[in-house]
Formats: sequence, structure tokens, C-alpha cells
Amino acid sequence: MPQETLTNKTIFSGIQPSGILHIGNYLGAIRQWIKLQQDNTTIFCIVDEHAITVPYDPKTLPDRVLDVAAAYIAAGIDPEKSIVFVQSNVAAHTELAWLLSTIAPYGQMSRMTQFKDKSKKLSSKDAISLALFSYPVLMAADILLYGTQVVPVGEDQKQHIELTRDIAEKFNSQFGETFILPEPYIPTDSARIMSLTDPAKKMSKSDAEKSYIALTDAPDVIRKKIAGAVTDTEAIFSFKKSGPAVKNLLAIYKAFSDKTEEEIEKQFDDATYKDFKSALAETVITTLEPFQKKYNEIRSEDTELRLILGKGGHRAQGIANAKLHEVKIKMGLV
Ligand code: ATP
Ligand code: LTN
Repeated sequence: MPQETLTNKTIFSGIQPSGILHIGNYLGAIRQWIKLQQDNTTIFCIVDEHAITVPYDPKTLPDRVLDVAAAYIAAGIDPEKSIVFVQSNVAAHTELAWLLSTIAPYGQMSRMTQFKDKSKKLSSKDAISLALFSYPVLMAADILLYGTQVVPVGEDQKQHIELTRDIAEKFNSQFGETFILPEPYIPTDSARIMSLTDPAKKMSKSDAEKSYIALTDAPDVIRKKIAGAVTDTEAIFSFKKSGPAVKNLLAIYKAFSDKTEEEIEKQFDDATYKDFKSALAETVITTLEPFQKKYNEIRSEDTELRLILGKGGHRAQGIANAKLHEVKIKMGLV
């Protein structure tokens, strides 16, 4: 779906509390959510049950969940307008995932690229959990429980949304019309911000720290990470002709500066990598400053955050349980 203005749609998206959110999560997903929240019904989830499909630390997970919740709100998600909640607080997600797994096509599931990428990082076949394999079915359940029409995500999630549509279509034809088929909503720019240390890989919060810029990184850390970002052999600043590393840095500069490509190319016509990188670092630092201030305020109010998530969970349960009941009747389970 192109970047058109949407109104009166039901919108659902989620992020895993698997680490500190980075600028890729912001530019690829959260920035769109904030715009969409004005004229649509919006539901934003913290998908903790997805985060436990790979090795994780149960002691720090509760804090990571609150970090993501604070980041949503600091970035501009208004919990009065949008439902903000934690996936594991609504049991219907895992129950529907099981029911949908009975019709999920094994062949198509085996072709999921995120599963292949994440499995490669694990030490052996037995370190790969069954849950990592069935992860996309839980994501389908997240989306389908709420009558979602549009799912704003980064490019990497497109394949999972196609699978969700296929599962919904199969369910509807086998058991009768039940689910709406969701559409992905992917930004035209910055749908895939690449790693600072390897421009062939997407920026990811579960990779090494120097490969991503966290939304909470201090100014000096941002300067250091950008100064250390890999570049290409020739210092050309062109959205078409630069190599992949510089194209990625230019895309980040464009997204944060709101300048046009022509303006940026002109600005850095004769620049060195050092000039460009320091301008990029200062732009990122200035843009993140108000977010960081708000984030620190909200994150220190643990009680208030928990209250927001409790209310959101309650609202989500109402919608999700009704849909689950309908599904169980159609499947002959009640
Ligand atoms: P992990 O490394 O744990 O897989 P992640 O950094 O890939 O995490 P997710 O929680 O999987 O982040 O993704 C949250 C949202 O951010 C999704 O909509 C995803 O498409 C988007 N996203 C993630 N990485 C990028 C990126 N590099 N560029 C643009 N969007 C991204
Ligand atoms: N799989 C997604 C996170 C996710 C999600 C969702 C996104 C889980 N459930 C529902 C949109 C809608 C990811 O890895 N980024």
C-alpha cells in the first residue's frame, strides 16, 4: 500500500521488547503510527511473547517492556487515543495462534526469511525453538483478532503480512467469513534502515551496539557510532550514485532533516566524510533531544506506565475475546 492518507481504518502494529529501540524502528514503524493515530482506530502492542522465541533474560524482560511502552508514548503515541498494551496480558493471542496453526501451510512457513535469519544466529538446530518457527502464526493472531485493516511496519515484515492474509483467506473459505484481510503499510522512504557496520544487513536491536543508533543514545555515543560507521571507497554524496553504506547514511539524514534529496546533494557536494558525518550526527542528536527528555520523564513514572498498560490490556481483551469466541464457534469448539 502506498503512502496515502488513511481515515477510519482499524490499524494494528507491534514491536518486540528484545532490546533498546533504534532509529530503524522509529523511521520504519513508529513515525507512521503517530500520523495514523489522528483519524483511525489504532492499537499498538508490545509483543513480549514474540521476544521469548529466542534466548532472553527473564529478569530484565519486565523492564524492557516498560522501556518500549515509554518509547511509544515519548514518540507521540497518545494512550487516550490509541490502545497500548502488552501481548501476554491478553490470552486470546496465544489461543488463536494455536487454532490458526491448524491451517497454517507448512511449506509457506518454511520460506519465512526472518525465521531463516534468526535461526542462523543460533548455535545448533536444537537451539532453534518451535516457537521461533511458528512466530508468524502468533503475529497473524495479533492482527486478525482486532479486525485489522492496515498494518504499518518496516519492509522486513511484508512477508509475514502476506502469510497472515493467506491464513485469513483459508480460514474464511473453510469455516465461513470471519477475518478481514489486512494490508501492509510500508513507508516509501526509510522502510529499511541498514546496519552502520554492515550495509547489507538491516539495522537490528539484537545485533552489536555499534551497528545501531538507539533512540536513547547520548549525544557523544551518537557521534562516536556515526564516526565509526562504514563508508564506501569514493566520497560521493548522491542518492543514486553513492555506494550502499553512504546511501543508507543519506537516507537517515533525509529522514531526520526533512530536506529534499536535491538540497542534501548540493549541501554535501564538496564535503568530506568527516564533514558529512558530523552534520548527520548533529541532526540526529537535535531531533532525538525532545524525545529523550520526554522518555526519561515517562520512564521514571513506573506506576503511571503500568496503569496505562493495564487499561490498554483491558480494552484489548474486550475486542479480542469476542473474536476468539466467534472463531471457536465456527471451528466447532463450543
Ligand atoms: P530484533 O532485532 O529483535 O528482531 P528489530 O530491531 O528487527 O528487532 P522489531 O521488533 O522486529 O525490531 O521491529 C519493530 C518494527 O520496526 C517493525 O515494524 C519492523 O519492520 C521495523 N523495523 C525493524 N528494523 C527496521 C529497520 N532497520 N528499518 C526500518 N524498519 C525497521
Ligand atoms: N513480527 C514483528 C513484530 C510483530 C508485529 C505484530 C508487527 C508481532 N506482531 C503484529 C505488526 C503486527 C517484528 O518482528 N517486527
